[in-house]
Amino acid sequence: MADPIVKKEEIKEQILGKLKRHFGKTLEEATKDQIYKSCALSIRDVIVEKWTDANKQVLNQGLKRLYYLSAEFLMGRALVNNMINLHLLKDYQEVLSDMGLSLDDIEEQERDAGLGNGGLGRLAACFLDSLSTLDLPVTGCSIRYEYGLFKQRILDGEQVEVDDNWLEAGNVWEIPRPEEQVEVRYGGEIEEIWTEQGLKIDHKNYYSVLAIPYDYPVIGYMSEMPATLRLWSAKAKTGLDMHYFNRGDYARAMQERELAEVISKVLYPEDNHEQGRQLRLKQFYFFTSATMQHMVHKHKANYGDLHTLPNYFTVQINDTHPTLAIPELMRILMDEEGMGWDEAFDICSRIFNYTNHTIMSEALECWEEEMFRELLPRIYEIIKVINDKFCSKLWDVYPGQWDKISKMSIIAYHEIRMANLCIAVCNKVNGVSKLHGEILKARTFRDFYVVFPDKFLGITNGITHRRWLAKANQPLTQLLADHIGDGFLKDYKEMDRIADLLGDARFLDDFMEVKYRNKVRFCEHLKKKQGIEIDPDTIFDVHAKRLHEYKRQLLKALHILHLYNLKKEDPAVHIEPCTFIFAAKASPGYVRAKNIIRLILAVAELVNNDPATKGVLQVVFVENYSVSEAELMIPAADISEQISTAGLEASGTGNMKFMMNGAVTLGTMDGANVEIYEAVGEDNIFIFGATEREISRMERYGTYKPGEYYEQNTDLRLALNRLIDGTLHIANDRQFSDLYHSLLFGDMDRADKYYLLYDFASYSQAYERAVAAYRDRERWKRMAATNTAKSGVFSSDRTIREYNDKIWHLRELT
Ligand code: GPQ
Repeated sequence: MADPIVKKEEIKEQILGKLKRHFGKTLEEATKDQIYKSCALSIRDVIVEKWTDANKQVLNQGLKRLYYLSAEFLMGRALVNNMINLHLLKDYQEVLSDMGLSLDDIEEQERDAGLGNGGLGRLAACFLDSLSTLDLPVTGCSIRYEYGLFKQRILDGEQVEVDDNWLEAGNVWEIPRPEEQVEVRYGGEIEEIWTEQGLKIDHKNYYSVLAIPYDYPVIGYMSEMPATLRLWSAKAKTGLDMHYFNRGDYARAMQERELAEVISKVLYPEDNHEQGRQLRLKQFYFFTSATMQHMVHKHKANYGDLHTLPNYFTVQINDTHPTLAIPELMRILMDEEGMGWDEAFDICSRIFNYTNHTIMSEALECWEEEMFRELLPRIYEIIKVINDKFCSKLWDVYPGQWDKISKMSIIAYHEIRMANLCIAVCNKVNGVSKLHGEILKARTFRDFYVVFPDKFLGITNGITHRRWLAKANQPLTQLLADHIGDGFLKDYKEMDRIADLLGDARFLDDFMEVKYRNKVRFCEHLKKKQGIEIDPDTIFDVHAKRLHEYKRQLLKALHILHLYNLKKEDPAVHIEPCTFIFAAKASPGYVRAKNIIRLILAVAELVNNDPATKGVLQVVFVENYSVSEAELMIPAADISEQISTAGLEASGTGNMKFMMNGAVTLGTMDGANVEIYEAVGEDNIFIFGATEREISRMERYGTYKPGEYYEQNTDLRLALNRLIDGTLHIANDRQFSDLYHSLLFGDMDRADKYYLLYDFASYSQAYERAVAAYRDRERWKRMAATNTAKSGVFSSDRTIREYNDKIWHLRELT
């Protein structure tokens, strides 16, 4: 260990040196942004040094590398996370404070890397941290979106989207690698030419775009093997089109360039939903083609023989978005490297694996065949051949069963189904929780499972406890370290030792003291950010995730209206003071989701101001939910709302973050909630609602009649009536009648598709149980601490170990 004083001196010198050399400034002259960048650059130096060495070692030791392909990586901020992972946090804090600065202030200069919508993208980010922590070589590959997920403002009672130009002020973490650029081709025609060497594929009249890689090192905890996040940026091959320029048509001269660069312009803000847009398909081909070209090129340069590719690379396809990597690798191996079909196919089937993240039909990616063929003619041909061969194999298993075969087919009814392509080719197909894995086998992909039983498995998601505990909740991390040491940060299994402390009254008090401090911190933050005051002495009941009907923010809002009704009807009734905290972005085109936000805001307006409930119930909507916002909010939660319709949330990862930070789950038996239930035991969680089996039975037989619940349950009826009886003061009286009708009658769709009315009574009872438990302070302490104590298995380190043992078989750097 370096002498701490010397180390601090060095850090200070580093920061001042960066300020001087990069910005020509002294400390006194520098802006906060320049100081942030200087800190970041000094940290980056440490990481890049390890990174360069490690990447050399991976080659020397002949290690296999994982390519984790994902359309999203929701990284959040890097500075403080990197300091923690390098064990430099305290030193930097002290150095900055000696300079009269606070790290919290400096940290705020960094823009969140919001290159993802929600759970799927955040999972990819957690995986990079864990892979690096476990010293396993990985390159994450995606798009360098110029605009990340939109920023959300609340204006006049509704969501307003603002663009997120996150690269505006520069990105100190990334390193451009223009020397590794590749060309990606679209459109044109394919011609087969017979030559002396055999059949050659000639792609004519295509247009192409350059893919420029930007690498971003990601260091795990005390790691010697930083991960690489490689983000591809689109650039036109030519600058201005001088043909048009010389004629004075400047707009036309720039057109091609703009068309090319639009590919990496913006992240699509749809979560759990796919709309089949051509630009989206261009994006997917763009980054998968670039990645496969790069992978093959690297392998050839290092090892020569392409037949050994599967010994050195394994590729994980994160949901179907990167599926085109499969036919693209086939194309490269055959058309460019002269390999035969069978050999190329064998390599692909050993290299690729696919993770499914949803069973919701609107999210299963399908492309219109004609549009696809026009944009990617050669890729289309390859998929067609894969499909022909696949269907003839199925014919052997199911002779004559056309119905079944057409359901399993990759191309059918003028659509190309990406999940079917993945299953047809990939070595392994996994779901993201136990329940989800089982549903894939029993329902969604049942016919495939019968044919390929060994392909399917479930691996429960996880979260990195460095970001979600060490970074988000430093006081709790310190408390745990005081008792069990800080070894758990590297070895998640040591978290199990927290259970030994559950009988220690002092520990439990300290635990609650930390929770209170985090609540106060969040109050201060909310006051500063939105000017809203909330009371840390009330229950913090939090529902934070993307806005989606299946996640049932609407159920929660109805229940608040029910509590409001109780108090209105009988002012003497005791209602435990509670702050209901919502945070959710709605996709800009998802009309009903935006309406649910309007409803939550209207309910807030009502409940917060009506003298009957003012000071007892408070509803707040936290603007612009993001990774950084979550880091402040989650440690402050008492109750974690995980109330999706059973069977529909593939796993959930927010549920794990809350649990790890000592919030108690109020949830359905869905996704990973089931495993949280198993981990903490029935006394430390509040479960309610229909099970997945009950729901699927109702779905199958069409027996669910929401109107009956409305008629029979007065509380529910009165709560629902509030949507249409003029209570909610808003400009448009009919605003919420759509929600009301969707639950009772269904307009375009079935009524109450997500079983809110079915689960209302049961939710209400579970809420009462939770509040009663909260009032019993002795009981609550234990419950909250038990949740943290049992959260070790939800570390993404455990998840990555499972992926590695069952799918990737990577060796760690030694
Ligand atoms: N998930 Cl398909 C997303 O966040 N976006 C998506 O487009 C799809 C899935 C989520 C899923 O809803 C959660 O249940 C999972 O926990 C998460 O992926 C990570 O697996």
